[in-house]
Amino acid sequence: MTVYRNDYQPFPYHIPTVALQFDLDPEATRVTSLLSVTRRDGVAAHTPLRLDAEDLEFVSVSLNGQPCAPDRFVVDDTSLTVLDLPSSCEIEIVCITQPAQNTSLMGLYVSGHSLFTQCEAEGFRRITYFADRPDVMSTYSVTLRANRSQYPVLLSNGNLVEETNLDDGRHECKWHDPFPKPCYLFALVAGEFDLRQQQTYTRSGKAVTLQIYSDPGTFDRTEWAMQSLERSVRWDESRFGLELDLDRFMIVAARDFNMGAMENKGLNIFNAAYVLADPETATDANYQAIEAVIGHEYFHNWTGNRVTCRDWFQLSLKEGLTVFRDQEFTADMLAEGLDETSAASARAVKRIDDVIMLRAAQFPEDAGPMAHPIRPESFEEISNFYTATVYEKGAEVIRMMHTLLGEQTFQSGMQEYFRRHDGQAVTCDDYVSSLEWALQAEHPNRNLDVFRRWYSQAGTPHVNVELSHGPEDATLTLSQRCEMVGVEKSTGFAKQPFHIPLRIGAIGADGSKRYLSVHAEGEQAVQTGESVLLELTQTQQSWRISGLIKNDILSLNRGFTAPIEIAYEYSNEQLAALAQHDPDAWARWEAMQMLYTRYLLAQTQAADTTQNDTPAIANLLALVIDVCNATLGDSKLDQAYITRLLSLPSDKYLLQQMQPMNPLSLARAKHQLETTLGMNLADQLMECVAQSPVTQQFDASPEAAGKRALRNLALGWLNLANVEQAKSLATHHYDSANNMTDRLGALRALLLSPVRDDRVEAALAHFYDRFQNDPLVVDKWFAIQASAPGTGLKTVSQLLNHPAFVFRNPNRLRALVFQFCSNNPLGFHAPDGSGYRFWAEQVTRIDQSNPEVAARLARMLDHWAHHIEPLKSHMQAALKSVADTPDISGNTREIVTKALTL
Ligand code: B3K
Ligand code: ZN
Repeated sequence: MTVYRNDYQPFPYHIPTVALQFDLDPEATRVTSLLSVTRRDGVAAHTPLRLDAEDLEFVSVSLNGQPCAPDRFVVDDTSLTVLDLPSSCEIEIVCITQPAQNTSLMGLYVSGHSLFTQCEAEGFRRITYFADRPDVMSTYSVTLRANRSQYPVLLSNGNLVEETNLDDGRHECKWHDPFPKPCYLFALVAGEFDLRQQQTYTRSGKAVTLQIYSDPGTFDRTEWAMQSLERSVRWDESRFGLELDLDRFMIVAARDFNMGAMENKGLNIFNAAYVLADPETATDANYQAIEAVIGHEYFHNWTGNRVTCRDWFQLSLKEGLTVFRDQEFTADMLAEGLDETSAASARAVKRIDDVIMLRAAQFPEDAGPMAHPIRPESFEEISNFYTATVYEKGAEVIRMMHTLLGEQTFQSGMQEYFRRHDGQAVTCDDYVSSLEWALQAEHPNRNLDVFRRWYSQAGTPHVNVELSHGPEDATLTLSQRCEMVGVEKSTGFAKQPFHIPLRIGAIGADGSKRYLSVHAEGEQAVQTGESVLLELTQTQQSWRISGLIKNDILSLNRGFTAPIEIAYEYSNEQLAALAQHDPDAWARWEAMQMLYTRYLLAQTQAADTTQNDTPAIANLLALVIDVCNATLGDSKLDQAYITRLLSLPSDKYLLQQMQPMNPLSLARAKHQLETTLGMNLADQLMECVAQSPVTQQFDASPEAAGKRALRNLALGWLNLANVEQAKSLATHHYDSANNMTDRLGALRALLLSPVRDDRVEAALAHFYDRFQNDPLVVDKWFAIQASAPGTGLKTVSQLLNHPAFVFRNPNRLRALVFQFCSNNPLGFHAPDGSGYRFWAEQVTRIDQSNPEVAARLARMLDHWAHHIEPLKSHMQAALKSVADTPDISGNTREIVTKALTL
């Protein structure tokens, strides 16, 4: 069933208080819920109260203490409707849910020996009959009862009010959450855990207890998570002026979890992968992700929980904003304590990582069958809309407003937002209006009218840039267009220009700096500086620029001020100059990306049309090698940044620029380029590896992590190129590693080597042997093999039958099945279509137990129609086979039907 944003209606009743009692038992948990219900003003007297349900066993309903007469209620599989209510009453409902049978991991479920809940978006209806929508906010009191030895810890939101031992071996804990909340923020946890806790004080002096609960035996691995939480608390106070409003803030790690983590009020539940870390078992990337996700969920306490969404179409209200906040948090943490130049470079690295992710996940989404604005107009299944668009593009939209307003005005808009809406369920438009208020307090003539279109229009805008030199100054003309995408195509939607903030600068052909003076045509106001911010709000606009001479090179979208594609005719030499001299670290990286892209696309095209290498391609390759060489030798650059400069664009981004898409020839071209770079730069790469030996004491600083990243890239290229000694170096690196980043880097390098000998097998076997009892590391072992270039379906099938493969665990599925389908082009896109048939089998199989995870996997063939034959036909057949499977879930059905029809 399709739900439309425009059909929103408020719920006819208020439910100000909810008292829940749980008799917890994995086989059958009895849930008693007592709701206070009041009819909203203006609602007709006989309006029925319809409550949502899914997979519940109904027991009873009573009204003001009396069992409800059979003709006063209707119950079916998806609802309980109570008729003829007085304007105000109490309703008590009893039902039963079966956590051990719940493989969807939505609602109340078993993971390991513990019980967990996941309610966002619509999981609370799997716990009890309720108005499962974010605009119904209630104060919760929760009583949990369970066997004391099996479930010594019983947690829910808010404050622990009372703990009592019952005389039948059970105990009881009562919790009260003083903050009214929508039911998607409800949580409970029951089990046995290690607890790390610490007291801290908020800025205003209130004492709060921070707690992290994790599986018995993992206490030593929660230190980083605790530090990350403490830093999150401090950062939200210092940068946003937002304090923790609770007496205790809990995080619990679960082994089985559908996504990263969940921001339940005061009781965040996390995928263990985003909590547990020590140098032996977690990579530098894991450390950074843990800090970011802990930050993200913590920041939701204000942006999401204190102010929440009116309806699920407004999801980006909390997600885009909170991603923006966690991105800034990470950037501030990376830059902390550094001098100005290093801080700028550290921030650029974070920005680059975010752009890589946006281009790999969101740009393709915005051009495919699931394209939607950051505030969608319709959906069939809301869980399919926790997308890169809502999250990452949503964050870009917030960032553009931050760029347009500046930090101070943006923060004053944030304050206004909380002043207006604390405790409410609101819309994206309410948020933009608060920022607009702050903007107009300073610039009464400005507004965000055009800007708001980012919320209603999908697609990635393309901006064309033209520069013409006149006798005195130059004219820069920007024009924008954005294709119709997704459902827009069938609705005759009239697309309008976007408000695009574009930071630009320029350098001389010799790399020298330029100072620009720019004004919009027909306007007086002049901007001057090394960088200026242009605002494109119409289809086409021009600016006059002085300070530029004939051969100067434009530097565009510095810092990636807008999530757009730019078209400008650079020569290869101009790109090479930018790639070595652009003072803006982001733009310098971008120039390098463009060079790689040019080369790879030319190379794949030549291969697809069976041309031999042309001189033009050979020249371009020589230029790429030169620039990489210079980059490696640039001692002013830090190593994390060099690693980004040397990394090729993602397949997903490159494929978007290929017509038709040929993932096989692309994979070969990338392989060939990295091999060539490995051969040509072997000496410098060897030096990178030698310069920072692995035997020293482990150092967790970002600087040391940067060194590890570059060293691992070097090891990889050297092994790809099969350079003499490369494999021994990698083997040595593996054996002497004192941390997971080095160990995994070495193992990956070994798997890249064209010759898979005993050393490779020995390292793989050793890795499993050593870490077999640690599920998060076993995931890495599966993932690294699933994505290794030599891995085909045969190996994947063996791995599926490995005793350590656990079908019900989403992390394990992501490690093996998802990795193979998304990160192993040569294996997955086998020309006989076997990879796609495997995909279809897995989607339908997973769908029977966990539709949310299956629907994620189903997205992998979104772009089938743009592929080269015979891949295209094979993909289409695989999609059809999923669509034709009887009883496929609504989640998966939405994805495959849209892929086949849009
Ligand atoms: N809000 C949750 C996501 C829930 C997804 C439900 N399908 C995590 C987050 O964004 O912080
Ligand atoms: Zn979030």
